Amino acid sequence: MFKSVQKMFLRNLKIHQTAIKTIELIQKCSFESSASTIFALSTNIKSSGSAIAVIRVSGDKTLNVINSITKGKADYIRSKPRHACLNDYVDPKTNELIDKGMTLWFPRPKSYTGEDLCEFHVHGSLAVINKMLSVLNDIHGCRLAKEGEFTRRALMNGKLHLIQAEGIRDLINARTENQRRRALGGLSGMLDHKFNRWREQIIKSMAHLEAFIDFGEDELIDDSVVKELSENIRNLKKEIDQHIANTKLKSDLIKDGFRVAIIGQANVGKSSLINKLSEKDVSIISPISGTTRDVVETWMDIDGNCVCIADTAGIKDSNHPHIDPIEQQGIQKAIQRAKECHLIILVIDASDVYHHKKLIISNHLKKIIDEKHKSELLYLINKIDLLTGKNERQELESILIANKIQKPIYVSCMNNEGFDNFVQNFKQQIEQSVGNNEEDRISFSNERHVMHLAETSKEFTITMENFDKDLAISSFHMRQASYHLGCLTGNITTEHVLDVLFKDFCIGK
Ligand SMILES: Nc1nc2c(ncn2[C@@H]2O[C@H](COP(=O)(O)OP(=O)(O)O)[C@@H](O)[C@H]2O)c(=O)[nH]1
Ligand SMILES: [Mg+2]
Repeated sequence: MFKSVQKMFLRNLKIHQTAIKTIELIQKCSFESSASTIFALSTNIKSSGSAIAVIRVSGDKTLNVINSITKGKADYIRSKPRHACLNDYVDPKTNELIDKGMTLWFPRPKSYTGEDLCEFHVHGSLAVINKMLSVLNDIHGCRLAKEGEFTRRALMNGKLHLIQAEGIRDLINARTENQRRRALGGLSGMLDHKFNRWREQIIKSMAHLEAFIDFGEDELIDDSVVKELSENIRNLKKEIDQHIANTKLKSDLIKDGFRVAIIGQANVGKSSLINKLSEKDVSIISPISGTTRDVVETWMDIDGNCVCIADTAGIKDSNHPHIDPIEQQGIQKAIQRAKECHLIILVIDASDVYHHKKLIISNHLKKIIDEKHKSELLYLINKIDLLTGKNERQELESILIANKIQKPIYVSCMNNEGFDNFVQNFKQQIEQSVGNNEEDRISFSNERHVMHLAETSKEFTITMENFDKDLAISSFHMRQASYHLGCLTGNITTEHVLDVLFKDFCIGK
């Protein structure tokens, strides 16, 4: 008992020290912020030059800077906030013209940084940019910004939350459509809102629990309060765990793509399907059973989602009379791929089912079907062109229903029949797995968030375990959970977090 109290004390001390550090940090930053006016090129430099380059200046001396390089036009520009003013820019030491450009003036506090800020839009040649930067550097009290310093000042001046600052960093660095969407989640405040809601709920529950501990007996507060609290924490934990799982799925999708495996018996048309979908000769098509022996992959961009489609060897059972060791290896790889993918397209030969009057599938395939959730399976009945006789298709449908095949899609890879319908279904299936509404699409986290959320969830587990044993320990772990959510939203910040965050920014942001 003594040890756990000592541990609690040390953890509380750590929280207290972090809070002091945060206050010191804010003081230091606000001192730095008022001490110097910063400038930087906010657009990219290209060796060949570009049409326009934007140079930003932020800080108390911004108007002096404008005045120095526009030959005293500061008063006029000041009277036109957020308007574009055309100006001559000169070197104040020599009065030599540098360029003709556009000045945008954003008086504090309605600027990106919350300080006086201006943008000089100049021609984007290296010569103009270098001259402008060197002139600004010579102005007293003006210095080149550090990485992410504009955004850091915005954060310190309350113009942004930590999650939004991360969103800006991720948006600047986004290379794919999915990364752009993810960044927007942070930037739009959607994540911030979600995390703050969770934190408010914990704080409320914490207050109730502490009131119960302190006054429960005296004030005759009912025991049902604890039951209700326990229920609230359980629900909150479920929501947080769901968010973590969703994030993991989305992160994997960004990193590895949405993985689709085309699976089925030999000769049903799997290779024909991958070639048709990708409009490329990815895989060899042949009537010879066992032609495809390895996993053959192709990548496609489907509605902004990176999709990896794999063709696989036809799956036969190990006791099949015609199976060689290499084919056997291919089958193992196919089974493995089926386990790891997000979606299986199970291809079935329509004529085969019709002629046998039943669906004959290997035990391996049966197992794959059993192990997958129905939302991860798409049944594609191929070679429908071979059923031309009267009522043949109806009969096929009845056989499939009898075999509990859910929502089969009928196609012919040979003559295109039903293919558009299949593609539509395929896209819908991807959309559903990836997230089908805007909030779901963009409301997921980076590694730092996941780390704090996982800690929060762990603290909840201990909180709940102790509800029946020791409410003081539950209360302590609820505090810890609230601490982690506070770190997440930036209500509790350490210098380290800020340094890591802003290191990934470019200088002009
Ligand atoms: N009639 C017909 N034949 C097809 C169709 N799709 C594929 N085939 C043929 O079926 C054979 C096996 O095709 P393939 O794509 O190699 O099957 P896999 O073994 O499952 O990869 C080939 O001769 C294809 O031309 C289809 O829709 N209709
Ligand atoms: Mg094949």
